[in-house]
Amino acid sequence: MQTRLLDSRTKERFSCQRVRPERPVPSLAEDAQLGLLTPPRSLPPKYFYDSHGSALFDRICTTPEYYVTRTESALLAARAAAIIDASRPDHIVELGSGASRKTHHLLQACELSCAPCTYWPYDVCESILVEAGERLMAAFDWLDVNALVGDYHAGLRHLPEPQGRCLYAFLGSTIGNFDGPQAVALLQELNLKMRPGDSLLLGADRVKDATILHAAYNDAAGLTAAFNLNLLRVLNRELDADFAPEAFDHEARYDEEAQQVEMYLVARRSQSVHLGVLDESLRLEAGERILTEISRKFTPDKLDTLLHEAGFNVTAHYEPEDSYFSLILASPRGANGAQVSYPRIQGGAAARS
Ligand code: AVJ
Repeated sequence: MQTRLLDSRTKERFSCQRVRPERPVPSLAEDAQLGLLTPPRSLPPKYFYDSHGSALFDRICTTPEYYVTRTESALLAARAAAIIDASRPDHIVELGSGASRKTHHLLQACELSCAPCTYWPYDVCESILVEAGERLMAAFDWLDVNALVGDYHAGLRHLPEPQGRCLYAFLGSTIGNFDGPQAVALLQELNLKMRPGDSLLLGADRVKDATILHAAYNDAAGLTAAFNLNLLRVLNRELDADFAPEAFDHEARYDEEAQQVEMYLVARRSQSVHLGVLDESLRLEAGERILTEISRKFTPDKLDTLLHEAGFNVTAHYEPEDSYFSLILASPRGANGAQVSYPRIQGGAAARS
């Protein structure tokens, strides 16, 4: 049957492997033990993304206030040809690929310049990798997808090293979730994986008017609030805890000094919460806050410095007219700090075999 043939062909083009952790990552229980029991209280933002949280995030991306995703996506669509032309990848490796929606633009550009490549999406969630892989292989009949399941917080050392030029994509301003030293450390680790000729494509949100930032994290439909509060449901389920979500408020504020949005869950009244799995309780006073996310906003200078500290040279910096977002193309500087030179093709297209 036609469908079965298609299925097996699709299967041949898809593989999925686990990436061995280079170091252990703390479990939610350990992160809660460390961050939740005593003030200042905080939890890593990665725990937002259970299936409900991921669905809420998708809906946040369509609110009129949350400009981030649509701005990056439009910028990528406009610049994909230039990015592919400059990086000429045999492989696109994407950290935290999720639904791979934005990657579509890059693959489209590969197709248009007759420069097929292999796609290596890397994400913690296997089911989303399979779904995204199927969708992309249906759209691009030449595409091979090698999905990678793992947590990049566990290190990048054991990422496969495909033969040929790699474009490493780290999009969505996820880099903004990392504080200064963590961001440098992550990009440095990536830098260690890269060879001369490889490129990094980094998406980063920009410093802008506080009113716009405030609105983006306090959308009128209440989706960001629901997204933030959903973390309590994750804790209840995973840690056998008894948080009452209605006893908390969502708070998101832009700290102009620190140039970051900070999201908190604020206790509406004093309360005790039991964490079954830890066999611990915590007492929260009315108004006490749990920091659930930082979302850093960057200036072009800060991005240059960050990339420089991580061992990169910026080779191109794309931004929309309103300067709301940056896409940066960077290359590893090489061991002696000198710029590694590699052939660049100006005209694009058919020059690749
Ligand atoms: C996915 C980390 C880029 O910081 O803007 C959206 C997550 N949090 N609304 C961001 C988020 C609240 C988002 N990142």
